[in-house]
This record gives sequence, C-alpha cells and structure tokens, in this order.
Amino acid sequence: MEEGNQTMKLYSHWMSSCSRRVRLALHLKGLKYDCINITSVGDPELLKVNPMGYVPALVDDTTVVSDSYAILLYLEEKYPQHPLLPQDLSRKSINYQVASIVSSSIQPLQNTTLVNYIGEIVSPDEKIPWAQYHIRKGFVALEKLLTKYAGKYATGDEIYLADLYLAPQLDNAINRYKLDMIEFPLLSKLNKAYSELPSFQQMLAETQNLDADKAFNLVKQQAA
Ligand SMILES: N[C@@H](CCC(=O)N[C@@H](CS)C(=O)NCC(=O)O)C(=O)O
Repeated sequence: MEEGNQTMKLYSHWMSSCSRRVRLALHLKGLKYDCINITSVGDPELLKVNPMGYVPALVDDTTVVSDSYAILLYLEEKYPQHPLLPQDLSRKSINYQVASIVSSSIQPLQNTTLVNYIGEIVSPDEKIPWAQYHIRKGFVALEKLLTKYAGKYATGDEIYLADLYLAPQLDNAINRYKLDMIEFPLLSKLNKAYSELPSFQQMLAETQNLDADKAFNLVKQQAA
C-alpha cells in the first residue's frame, strides 16, 4: 500500500501510449490510483498539473510529476516492489535505451496530433506513410538491439521498463498504423508475449478497434 493518506491520481487518456506505460507500471507494482480521464486538449485541470498539457501526469501526496519517464523513475524509487529495472548494469542501460528510443525517436513522430498536422500542411495521403516511416525506423533499431538481450520479454524473462515502452508502441504500430511486422520477428514475438498477460490484455482491449482514422478524428474533436 502506498505511503501518505491520499490515493495517487493519474491524469490519463485511454488512447495515449504514454499514459499506458504508467498504468502498466502502477498495475505491476500493485499501487492503487484514481484515474482522471482527460477528454479535451487544453483541459484546465491537466494544465494545473502539467504546463505542457500532455498526459500522463501523476499526483502522489505532495509530489506532482508529469512525463512518463519521470513518473516511472519516481515510482521506481518510491515503490521498489516489482522492480522496473534489472540489477545488471548492462541490461539496465538497455532498458534506458529502449525507453529513450521509443519516447524520443518514435512516439513523438507518430503522435496523432502531429500526424494530423502533417496531413494539413503536406497532404492527408501522407499521414499513414509518415507515421509508418518513423515507427519502422525505430523498430529496425530495436529489433537489432534486442536480439542480444531478449528472453521471454525485451531484456530477459521479467517485465521491465523496456516492455512498458514497447507494448503500447507495438499496439499503435500494429492496430492503429497497420505497420507490416514481417521484418520484425523478435518484436512480433514480444507483442504476442504481452498479449498473453492479463494486465496488458486489458490495455490492448481498449484500443483494439482504434484504427488511424478513428484516432485522427477523435483527436480533432477533442481539440475543437
Ligand atoms: N514525453 C512525454 C510525452 C507526452 C505525450 O506526448 N502525451 C501525448 C499522449 S501519448 C499527449 O498528451 N498528446 C496530446 C497532444 O499532442 O496534444 C511523456 O512520455 O509523457
């Protein structure tokens, strides 16, 4: 049970891969939280806790922290049960690397808001190819990188930080952007392993019918 008297609050959006990283970590660590579902861009309540106006943001007693990476490292230090990082330094560093590749070189470039913008300034026909191009580039690197480290999961036989980044990103790639996964046997194997875990299944069920057009329209409505 968490310290402090108040249940943690997570500002989240159901289709956000960044929020899902944190929801998975909270679940693995067995931490209770109230989920505040954000439904509009620029929500004043969200802006109070994250001036960037992005999800996720976490409020834990007097600590207010946003950005999934910062939140996950905070949770890891404060609630060490079910560690998100392996002891072995080299495997630990690969977890950091995977998190960074997904959060810096893939997710922001296929973010629905950005892809809608590309559709407006370039052409609607470029939206999906743009997203697929950037996801594929990152996946090529991840597929090579993880060959040396993967077990049942990305960096061994336990779920770690890298998996929390990979699972929602794979979901976006496969279900939303219909990326051809033929050249990624290892990532496909990991995706299958995640789909067999109940906590991941629940998350995947939420977005299984969310194709790119539905996601683009939802984001446009929520920005209106
Ligand atoms: N680096 C941040 C990125 C946060 C982010 O991009 N969140 C997305 C959802 S995954 C968002 O709030 N998008 C709303 C928008 O683009 O306006 C993190 O890891 O939390």
